[in-house]
Amino acid sequence: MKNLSRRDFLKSTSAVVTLASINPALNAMVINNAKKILTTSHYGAFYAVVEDGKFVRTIPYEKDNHPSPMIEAMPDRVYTPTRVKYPYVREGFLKHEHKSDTTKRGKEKFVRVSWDKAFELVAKEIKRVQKTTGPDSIYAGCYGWWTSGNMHNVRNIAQRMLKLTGGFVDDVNTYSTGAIRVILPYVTGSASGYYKPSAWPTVIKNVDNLVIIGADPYVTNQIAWTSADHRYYDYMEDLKEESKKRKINIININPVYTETAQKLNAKQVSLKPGTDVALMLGIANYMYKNKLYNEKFMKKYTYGRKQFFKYLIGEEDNIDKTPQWASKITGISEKDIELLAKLFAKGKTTLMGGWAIQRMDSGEQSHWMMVTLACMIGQIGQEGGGFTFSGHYSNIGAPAATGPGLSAFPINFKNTKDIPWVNKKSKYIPVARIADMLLNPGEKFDYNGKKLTYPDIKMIYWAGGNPFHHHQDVNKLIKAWQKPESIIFIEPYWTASARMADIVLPATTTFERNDITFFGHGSHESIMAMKKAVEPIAESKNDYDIAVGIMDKLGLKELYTEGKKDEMDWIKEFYNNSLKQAKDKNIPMLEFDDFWEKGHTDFKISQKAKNYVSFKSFIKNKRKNRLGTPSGKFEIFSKTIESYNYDDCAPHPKWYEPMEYLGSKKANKYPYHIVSPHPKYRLHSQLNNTWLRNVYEVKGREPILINIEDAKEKGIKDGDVVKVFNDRGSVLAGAVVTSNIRKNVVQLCEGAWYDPADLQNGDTSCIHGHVNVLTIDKGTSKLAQGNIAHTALVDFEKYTGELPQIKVFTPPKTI
Ligand SMILES: Nc1nc2c(c(=O)[nH]1)N[C@H]1C(S)=C(S)[C@@H](COP(=O)(O)OP(=O)(O)OC[C@H]3O[C@@H](n4cnc5c(=O)[nH]c(N)nc54)[C@H](O)[C@@H]3O)O[C@H]1N2
Ligand SMILES: Nc1nc2c(c(=O)[nH]1)N[C@H]1C(S)=C(S)[C@@H](COP(=O)(O)OP(=O)(O)OC[C@H]3O[C@@H](n4cnc5c(=O)[nH]c(N)nc54)[C@H](O)[C@@H]3O)O[C@H]1N2
Ligand SMILES: [Mo]
Repeated sequence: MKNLSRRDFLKSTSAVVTLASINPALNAMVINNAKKILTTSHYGAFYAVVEDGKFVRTIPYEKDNHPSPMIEAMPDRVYTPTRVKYPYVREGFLKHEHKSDTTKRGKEKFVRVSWDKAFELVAKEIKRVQKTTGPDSIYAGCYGWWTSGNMHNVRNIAQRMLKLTGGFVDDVNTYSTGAIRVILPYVTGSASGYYKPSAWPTVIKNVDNLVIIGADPYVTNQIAWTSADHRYYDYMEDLKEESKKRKINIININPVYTETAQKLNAKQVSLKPGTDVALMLGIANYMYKNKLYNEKFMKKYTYGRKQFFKYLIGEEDNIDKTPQWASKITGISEKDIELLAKLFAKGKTTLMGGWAIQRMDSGEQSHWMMVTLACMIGQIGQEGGGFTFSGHYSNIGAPAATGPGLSAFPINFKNTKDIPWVNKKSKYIPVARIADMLLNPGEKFDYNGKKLTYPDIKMIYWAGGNPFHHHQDVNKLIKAWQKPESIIFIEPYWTASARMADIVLPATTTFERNDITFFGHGSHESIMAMKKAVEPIAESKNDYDIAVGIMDKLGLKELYTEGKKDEMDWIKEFYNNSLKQAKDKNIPMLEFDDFWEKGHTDFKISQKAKNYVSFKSFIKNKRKNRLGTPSGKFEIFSKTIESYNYDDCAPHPKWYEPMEYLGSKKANKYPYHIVSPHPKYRLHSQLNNTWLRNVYEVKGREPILINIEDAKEKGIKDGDVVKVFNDRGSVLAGAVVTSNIRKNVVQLCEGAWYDPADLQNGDTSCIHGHVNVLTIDKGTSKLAQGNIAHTALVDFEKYTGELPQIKVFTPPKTI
């Protein structure tokens, strides 16, 4: 495998060309009787080229105008040495089962067992826990980004199984939108308010100021939840064309001058991380005092403006939120704040918010404040105005085609007469409270107006996620992880989480099984077949077949499968449900056999969809189309939130000092704010175990962006290895010195595989650069209890010791 240095890579102009030239599969390629199989993935659609039964390379799908370079790593995803090839059980667990020493997780060897033995062990353990401590002691939230495909929806597969055995504890919300999913229903009346923004064609034609607040859509639209069509990039080409005809201001509010900012030649507002609410308050204050805001809009379409204005000008707390006040907090000059206020009030302004800014302490406030500011600007419901909170995600904003829905593998059962317990409602936790739950069984906590109690978890069953990647404060998680009596993971790879389990069952990747999904998460342009390209690696099994194997041991197979033979029976049923919907609405759609042969059935995008403007119907007739809030309007003050009487979430948008930021006392000890956005060449931790990591790693470590001046002060050069640390832990990372990041801010992307220095002897520092060793595990507030991954301070220094060898990409020792 050729090792391309980051510098070589960065010198080149086109990522795709460079990647192609170093992709080992491509270099070796001779197409001899190759089969081309169309499939799709989070990274986009492509043809899998299969030669002699081996997946050798990918060819982009002709309908994707901007294929992601990540698809080139797909063959490596199948053949990586980090695949779990057989079922394994931790040595101590095999001997003592639920009475094993749980502190040995991640330390003891794994023993290979037969599938029969593995199914038996899992079935026995489920039965035991259901019988002794019951469903409220089994955690099966299964949070994660398993592969696309409505059939192998691995969370549903696992949850249907546990439901049938008696029930389980679930999770609610996501790490993605932990805060906005909870706050927005109070403000806009629906959580889907962040999901369906105005269509890009109307925005592009009409917008004068596109204000990107904490988003990097050129990076994040590479992937999509169902499968990526990359239409965002088509629309950005249109935006560039449009801006040749008339002036469009693109403003990037972000401590980093991102790829998006560079591509769109944006003006940079490089604020201190975690201070967006203060910045917006400063802008709002100036607009209010200088009568630059739309009073008519506020009166007609919002509720509670007066209470908010009292706070804004200091009548509530004696602090006038002036640009001068905001300047001190944000590091943005008073003049620039005033300029932004004047600019927003002139022309059509779209506020485009990403999600990192709500993955922060008091993360509920940022998007509430953005809605408030958009209301003050007063252009919601107009072409080119208002706000959009999902234009950076899954290519949402692309106009949607007119087509049917597509069913997914069901958690629920059709006929529940003989199995009434499956109707029992699951207990749940907000997803990011997992470590608190494990550590504090029986403890009461606040969530969204309710008092909940942490259940006492004895068993974790997880398919399709990587908590030792996604959860904050790894050292706290390691302690929490020792609490349950059994931990079962279904995984294709030896991830950090799989290594910390008792039983690991090897799952196939999507290329080793059949499935079905939408091409285009926002556009729903086609329903696409995801045909099996190669045979399963070693003894890996499809997630569905793993569940069926366990259910068989428990005598529940018939009920679980509804008598169906295999995955194709389900896939046909899902497709035929869609076909029926389509026929009822006179939408042309292929019959199943023709669809499966062709690989896709396509739907048309109407002119109406291209003209879609969010909240237009509400603005047209606010009584008929009232919002789902108590007042039917945008709520800038929420009586419901007021009734909760929370000390960390006021009834109107408010600036709260985050527990760590550059203005806090902690900054004297740890003077650098660490942000951990989503990586360009990975999906979280996925693909880190492919050759693609050679493109960006520095001396085998995850790259960390360091400001030029900071690096100079610390005697650090581009390409050095640095140790990054705080009271929670430390990691090694590879320095990339740049002027594209604000001074005193460093960026270490989420998702580098956790490689503890010496777990056996208690050294849990990461030698590879996993950022969550450094982050804080706390809820955003009592309201949403979302994660606060982006609220963290660190220090760093040049690492001068001997470089430890990376171990995590070599499978663990097994017997
Ligand atoms: N510091 C910091 N932390 C963060 C974030 C951040 O911004 N900063 N972002 C957060 C966000 S928004 C998210 S969504 C989470 C993501 O967290 P995760 O979704 O847990 O991260 P992934 O690495 O995508 O893990 C998915 C796992 O599923 C496995 N998998 C894939 N396909 C299949 C399959 O078909 N079957 C089975 N059984 N397994 C499969 C993969 O191998 C992988 O290990 O991370 C969160 N963590
Ligand atoms: N390539 C790729 N694409 C992805 C993913 C992936 O892993 N890889 N993950 C997907 C998932 S699950 C999700 S949830 C979305 C995530 O989408 P987002 O949450 O929007 O993405 P992030 O990368 O976490 O952060 C976006 C930007 O916020 C900036 N930022 C950080 N702190 C601050 C701050 O205090 N103020 C401001 N104004 N900006 C700040 C970061 O510098 C970054 O440029 O992306 C999706 N897309
Ligand atoms: Mo996410």
